[in-house]
Amino acid sequence: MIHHSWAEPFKIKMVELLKMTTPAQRKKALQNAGYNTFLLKSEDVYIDLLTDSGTSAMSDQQWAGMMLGDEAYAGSKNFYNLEAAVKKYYGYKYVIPTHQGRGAENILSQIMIKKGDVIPGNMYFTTTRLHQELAGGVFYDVIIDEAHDSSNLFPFKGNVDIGKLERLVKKFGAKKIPYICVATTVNMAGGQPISLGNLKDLRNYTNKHGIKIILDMTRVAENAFFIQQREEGYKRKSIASIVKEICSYTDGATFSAKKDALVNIGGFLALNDKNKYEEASNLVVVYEGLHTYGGLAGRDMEAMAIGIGESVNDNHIRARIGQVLYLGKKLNDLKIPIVNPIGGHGIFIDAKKFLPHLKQIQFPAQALAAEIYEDSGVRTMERGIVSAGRNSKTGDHYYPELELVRLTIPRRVYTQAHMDVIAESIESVYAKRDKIKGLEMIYEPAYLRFFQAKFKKL
Ligand code: PM9
Repeated sequence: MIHHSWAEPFKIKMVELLKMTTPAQRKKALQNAGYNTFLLKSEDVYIDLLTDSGTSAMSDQQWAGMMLGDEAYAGSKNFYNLEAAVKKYYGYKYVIPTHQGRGAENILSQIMIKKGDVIPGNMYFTTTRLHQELAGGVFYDVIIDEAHDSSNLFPFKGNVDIGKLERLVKKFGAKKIPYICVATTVNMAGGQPISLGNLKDLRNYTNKHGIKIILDMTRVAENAFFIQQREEGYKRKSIASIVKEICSYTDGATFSAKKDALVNIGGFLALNDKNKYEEASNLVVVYEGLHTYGGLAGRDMEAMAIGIGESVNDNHIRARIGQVLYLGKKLNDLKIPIVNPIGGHGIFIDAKKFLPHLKQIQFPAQALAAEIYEDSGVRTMERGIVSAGRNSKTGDHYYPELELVRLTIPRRVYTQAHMDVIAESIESVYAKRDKIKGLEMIYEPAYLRFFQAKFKKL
């Protein structure tokens, strides 16, 4: 049967009831949270689009797997099931579980980076860059220029600009570049994919210079969907085969299983080099736990192993991204300024265009996220100047070109009717946009400030 619709390939077995709040309650909750949506209580949220991380609904198969947890300290059979899933679907030789993605980033950064090293990447990600810096490295952005323009319709805005990489090689020397970090569906660019053509060219280039490629494969299945839809020669290939091909051009990967792999906690570091694997499996004992559990219970590893298989199912991914596209199209029809093409895991509102009367230092995306919550109880998050943080050398704010509010869609959680309510709320906030005030930061933590910073209204 040919499926034309993206209708969900599942039915709902259990539901979680939501609390409705009044505008007065939301106003108060926002003040208490210092206008930071990360500091709201989840029970005060109606539709939660803060993140797609750890917020997906597990399948009955995954829950059944949880009951098969082998809670042994060492050598749990669930670890071997996870290892088999990683080999089967991703093709990496060695895997070390970690409590989540940043656990893997920490271990990777410590074993690969020396002080003064240069780490290129297709746009920064908050936790990834911080671990590179804590290990003594300096991050350089080598994504193509199109990625920084919210209205540029290039289909692969996650591509690496190999010319930019070459300039780094000429300036610092390839020896100073242990690896390039390549993300799939680049989060901070609005969930934009990298093409397989670009990845192959990058592989050829890095092979010549002895530079490794480490994949941030957190949303690799979503990237594979865009390759299937947009890249010449992949229309008839399965998501599973495209995912495996992506991994085949890389030397290893960090993975937050809380996204693609449909679990509430978990991640891993995967490597092909035996020596590096041995180094990592020794270091993981210091930070996460033994190399056969890495901070996870046996049941978590089992749910992850099953979730990896479900994540590369063609019907699953088509419905997942279909829902994101449905909301994005509605907002495009309403002429709301969003990042286009629409990305894989959410809709990103361009806050500079939504609130042109605010300067970037008045935190327009942070202010807009607060306003949306106050309007309807829909929780979104800032991906702009607050997330970008400060330059660790000069202490100045980074001023990223993209100042975005992310409406991140959890997998298998909300319905089409929820998407309609979200679009209505954005429409009503857009109608009163001229009245939205900026914010002043009144508390700034040292690391990853977007999680805990507090603001007051100007
Ligand atoms: N991403 C997200 O909401 C959760 C933390 S920031 C709000 O998008 C990539 C591309 C990610 C990511 C987390 C991590 C870290 C690495 N790479 O959160 O530690 O999007 O599992 O993964 C979040 P963990």
